[in-house]
Amino acid sequence: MAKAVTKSAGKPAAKPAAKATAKPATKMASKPAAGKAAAKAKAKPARKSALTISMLKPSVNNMTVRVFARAAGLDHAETDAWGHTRSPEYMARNPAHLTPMIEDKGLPRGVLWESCAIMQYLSNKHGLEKFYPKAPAKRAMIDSAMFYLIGTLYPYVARATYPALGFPQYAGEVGHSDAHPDRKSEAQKAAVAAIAEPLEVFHSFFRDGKPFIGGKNPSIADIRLAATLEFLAVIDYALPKWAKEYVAAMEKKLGKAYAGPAGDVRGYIAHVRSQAKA
Ligand SMILES: N[C@@H](CCC(=O)N[C@@H](CS)C(=O)NCC(=O)O)C(=O)O
Repeated sequence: MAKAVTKSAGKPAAKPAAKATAKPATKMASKPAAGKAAAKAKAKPARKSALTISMLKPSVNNMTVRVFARAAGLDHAETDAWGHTRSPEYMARNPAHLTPMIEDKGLPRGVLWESCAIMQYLSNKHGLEKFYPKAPAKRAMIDSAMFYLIGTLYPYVARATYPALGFPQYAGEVGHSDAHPDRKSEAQKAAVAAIAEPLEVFHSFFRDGKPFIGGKNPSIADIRLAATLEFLAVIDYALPKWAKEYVAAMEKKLGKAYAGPAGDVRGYIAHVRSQAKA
């Protein structure tokens, strides 16, 4: 949802959802200590996580990296970038003003954006072959699925759902223009209709009878796909049976790592839907 949250002079369109779920920083991979140990742990100054994720809670692009970091057990901290992506400080680090963005020592420019690139980098860095296989042919299929998603499926999903989500669309799109509402509605309907074909490709080609694109276990491409499908709830898109089962299987397999960030997206969708009804 590029340009989504800073519609007008940096004030987010969806503050309530962000607020409802807002907690400044989430530390992962630190188990709660008990008794004396807890008191001791309290006395220590908080250790700074090596990895920081700047993120927006209602976004599925962000949900992708948030689920991944949790599922991979990476020690990380989250910074809510709501309303800050166009600030001079953020733009100086990230001229694309996008989230998710990670800051990690060793990156040539200190930061990295694009959800799939972030998952690829962190998998490479930490040897997470379970999520991103090293064998060239297997890896190529994961890459293909992710590029196909970002280049083909996601633009349809964005055109179909952004109007309902209250996110502006990209410059040059009918939905972004001064066109008559009927034309915008036609464009949205056309995008909704276009989703079925690429969606089926993920099922028949990339999954190919396996539970996940990654095989028995979810890969980074699966995290990207499942998160993307979450947005479709805002338009009551009739997901095929396999897709419903697939998202449920992802949630079952990844547990809280999936449910937590998904809860933020679902909370936002519930909020915009309640606003629309009111
Ligand atoms: N292809 C990118 C899309 C990133 C994106 O569109 N991020 C949006 C949130 S969904 C954003 O940060 N927008 C804030 C802005 O443009 O100021 C990815 O997968 O990470």
